[in-house]
Amino acid sequence: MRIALITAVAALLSLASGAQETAKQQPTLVTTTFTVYGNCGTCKKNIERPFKEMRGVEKATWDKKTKQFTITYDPSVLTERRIKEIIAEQGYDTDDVKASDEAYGKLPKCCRYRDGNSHDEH
Ligand SMILES: [Cu+2]
Repeated sequence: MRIALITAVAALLSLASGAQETAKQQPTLVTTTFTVYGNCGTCKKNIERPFKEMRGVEKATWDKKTKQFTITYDPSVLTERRIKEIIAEQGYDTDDVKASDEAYGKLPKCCRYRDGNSHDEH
């Protein structure tokens, strides 16, 4: 009887610690999509680059045709706001966070999406 009880407690304890380990290994990831304004393949590289090796980011891609940026990330490490600020620091606008004129001014000519001459001519 006593041994059975101890076994049951031990089993419960190992279950609990097992669950904790799983939570540690696999954070709950969030995928979000929003518009980032840009033109070309260089924009794609610029927009995606800061997220390539970033902690808490599993995947980040920008589609130059649809202008949609999709990112899968760990919300305990990053917020959507912070992601948009990082993109703005590269010179790219989102609907709620705009790049500074200084950051925008550093973009090559082909990437000047605000000038309206844009699109896939290169
Ligand atoms: Cu570009």
